[in-house]
This record gives sequence, structure tokens and C-alpha cells, in this order.
Amino acid sequence: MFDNITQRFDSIFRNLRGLGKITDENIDSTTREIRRALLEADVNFIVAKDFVNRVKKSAQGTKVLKSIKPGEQFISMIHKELISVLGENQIGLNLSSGINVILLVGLQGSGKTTTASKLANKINSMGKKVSLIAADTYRPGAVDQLKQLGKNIDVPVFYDNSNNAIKICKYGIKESQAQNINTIIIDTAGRLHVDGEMMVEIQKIYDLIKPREVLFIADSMTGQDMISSIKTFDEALNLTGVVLTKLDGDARGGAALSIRGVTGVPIKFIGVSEKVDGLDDFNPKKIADKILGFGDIVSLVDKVEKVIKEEDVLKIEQKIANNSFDFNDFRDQLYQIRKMGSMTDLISMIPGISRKIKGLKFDENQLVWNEAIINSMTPNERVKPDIINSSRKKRIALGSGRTVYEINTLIKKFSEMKKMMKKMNNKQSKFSGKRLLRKFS
Ligand SMILES: Nc1nc2c(ncn2[C@@H]2O[C@H](COP(=O)(O)OP(=O)(O)OP(=O)(O)O)[C@@H](O)[C@H]2O)c(=O)[nH]1
Ligand SMILES: [Mg+2]
Repeated sequence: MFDNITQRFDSIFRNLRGLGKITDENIDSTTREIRRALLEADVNFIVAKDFVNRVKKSAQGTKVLKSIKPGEQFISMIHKELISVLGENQIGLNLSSGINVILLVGLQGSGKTTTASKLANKINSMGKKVSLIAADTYRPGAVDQLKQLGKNIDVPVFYDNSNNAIKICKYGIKESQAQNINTIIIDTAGRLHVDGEMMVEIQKIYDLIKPREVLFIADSMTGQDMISSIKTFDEALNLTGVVLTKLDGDARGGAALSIRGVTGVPIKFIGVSEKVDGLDDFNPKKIADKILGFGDIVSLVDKVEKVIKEEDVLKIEQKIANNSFDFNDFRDQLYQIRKMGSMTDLISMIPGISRKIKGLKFDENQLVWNEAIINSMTPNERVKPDIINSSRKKRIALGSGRTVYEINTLIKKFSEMKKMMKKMNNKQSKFSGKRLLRKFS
């Protein structure tokens, strides 16, 4: 997602960074390039035109300013306008202390049922009681799908056998209230806005339950077509937000940039994987940074902080300082890296790096294999790898299912790492407090 548009902006920015000053000519050529990049990414024509005009206007306004880095200034204007197109501020759910019914609507296969469980999981982890209502009476298996998803996250799923979505909603809300559950998510059947009967049904549900939130679940792969669907559903149901799913796929991403501008409905969440934790808040600044290839240092720090504790860092530093870092510590490190998620994802969050590693894929398996090799060592071998002779290597290879060659490589890398740590220690001690004091006293 956004890969192409990010690449385009990268080359536009490379030209901009070399600018000696902002002139009418380079404003024209840059905005022309931006417009082309946006249209190629499937951004709505009017949104693209409006965006370019705004960038043009602010660039012209700063043309006269004497700036040390005119290119950087231009880039920062584009960044600002992009955030504005995406909706400026992050808008979350508008939940009250009373009953909150959240109605999920959308076209077939857009991700409603999956999003229902993701959302329930999110609300649940905020410490709020939540329930799900299975009101899709059209697709066989829809109730079972939600029942299973609810079971996985330990959230009650209500439905009855009436085969009547309105009755199911009534029953589910009554039952939730009886169980003191204030936040209720309703999963509905996928419908086409051309299908009059189904649209009437969802309107009836809407009128009956007066939901606090009506979220349109939009599949980002459907591109521009979704805009007219959002408009139609908004006219019928007064949407309070959009959830853009499958953003982890290879859609061109233009819809994400067009929704707010064309329909006025805010994007509240994005689906970033099939898994239950794959629902992120829609943060315009974060998305703008991603589109422009600025990296995402905040998420990176967040991820690292979640996994690595300060006392562990101190412990490792100590071990490095007294040269006792062994394979046990190395295994812990590998495990922590794995817990943070995919290496490719992690590295792509580092500002300025993402475009350089384009196409470069880390072999994530290598981490797992290295862990398997270390697991097959005896405790003694982990502390004193020097004792690992060829017969021990054969045993480790057999135990881990890896080759002796790989075991040699890992041991070699480990010993190189230790040498480097030793060097670092020596350098540090050269400048350590006492020596420094002696030097300067
Ligand atoms: N990769 C990815 N897949 C998703 C995401 N959201 C949903 N899916 C997948 O999309 C498919 C359809 O999802 P559902 O949740 O069943 O869609 P639905 O809107 O309930 O479908 P109907 O009830 O048939 O209208 C499933 O295979 C989901 O796993 C997402 O954010 N990322
Ligand atoms: Mg469904």
C-alpha cells in the first residue's frame, strides 16, 4: 500500500532538495508531478486538483521569503497539505457513559465481520464491557463466523433463530443491557446500495436502535468506487465514520486520500492485517509520513518500549562491559526482536531508510533458525562456545534440523560480535571517568 506514491514523492523530493530557490517554474513543474502522482495512485480528480492548488498557493506565498533551505520548506508545505487532505486530526469513537450501539455496514466481503471482532477486541482491551450482535441473516455461516471470532476474544455474541435482523438486534441489545454491557457492536449483512430491499432493512435497523456510531466498512482494494457507496450510505444512514480495511494489501491507496475531501466522513480506523489486533487508529499525520516516506519513529519507539525493559538493557550493558555476554543472552535478544514483529516492517519505520531498502526482504526465518540452533546447545556450550567441537556441532545440527555449515556461521558471527563488544569496551575505558580526570588534572 502507498508504495508507488511514496516512490514518486521520493523522486519529487530529491529534485526539490537541490533547489537554490523557489521560482514559478519549479513550483509549476513540481505541482504537475504531484498531480500526476496523485492521479496514478487513484486519488479523486477534484481532490488532486484542490491539493495541487493549495500547495501552489502556499509555495507562491513563500517564494519571496529568504530561506536557507527552500526545498525543505517546499516539502514541509506538501506535508502540511497532505495531513489536511487526510483530515487533520485523529477522530476516535464517540462513546458515552450510557449505551453505545455501533452499527457496522458495508458492501459484501468488505471486512465487516472481521472488523466487528477487531473493534470488540480493542474496546475490550480498554477495559470496557462489549458484546457483538450477529445480524447477518443472509449469508449462510455468517453467524458461526462471528460466534467463533467472539469466542477467540472472549466477547459474548448474541443472535436468535428468527432469521430477522431487526428482531436479532432488539434481542441482542436487551440481553446486553441485562448483562450490564454498555458497548454493543452490530455486524450486518453485506449489501449493495442498488438492492432496495436490503437498504430498507438497514434503514429500519438504524431508525429502531438509533446507533451512536454508524461505521462504513470500506475495502481499500475497491478504489474510487467506494466513494459513491459511502455517499449513498451516508445519505441513508448518516455515517459517523469509515473503516478502511485491507490497507496491508497492494491497493494504490488513492481512496484513503479522497474519502474525507469528497464525502466529509472521517476515516476512524484502518485494517492492517487479517488478525484480531490488525486494526489501527487512523492518524492523518502518521499516514502522511508514511506516504511521503518519512518513516515512523514514534511507532518504532512504541514497539521497542513495549518489548524491551530498561532493567534488561542495563543487565545486557553490564554483561557486555565484563565480557560475559553469552549465547543465552544472545537468544534472549533474538526472542525480543522476534516479539517486536517483522524485521522488514521494523526497518521500514526508520526515517530515511524505508526507500533505501525498497524490495529488500529479510529472511525472517533466520531468526527462528538461529534460536533453534542455540536451543539445541547444552547450557555449558551456551556459556562457553569454544568447547563446541565437530562432534558437538553434528549433535546440534541434528537437534535443530539445521546444517553444520549454518552452525559454523552462527558461532563465527557470535565470536565476531564478541570481539566488537570487547573493542567497544576498550574504547570506552580509554575515555572512562578516571582516565579522563587523570588526563586533565
Ligand atoms: N489482509 C486483510 N484482510 C482482511 C482485512 N479485513 C478483512 N479481511 C479479510 O477479508 C475477508 C472478508 O472479511 P469479512 O470480515 O468476512 O467480510 P464481510 O464484510 O463480513 O463479508 P460479508 O459478510 O460476506 O459481506 C476475510 O478473508 C478477512 O480475513 C484486513 O484489514 N486485512
Ligand atoms: Mg460478514
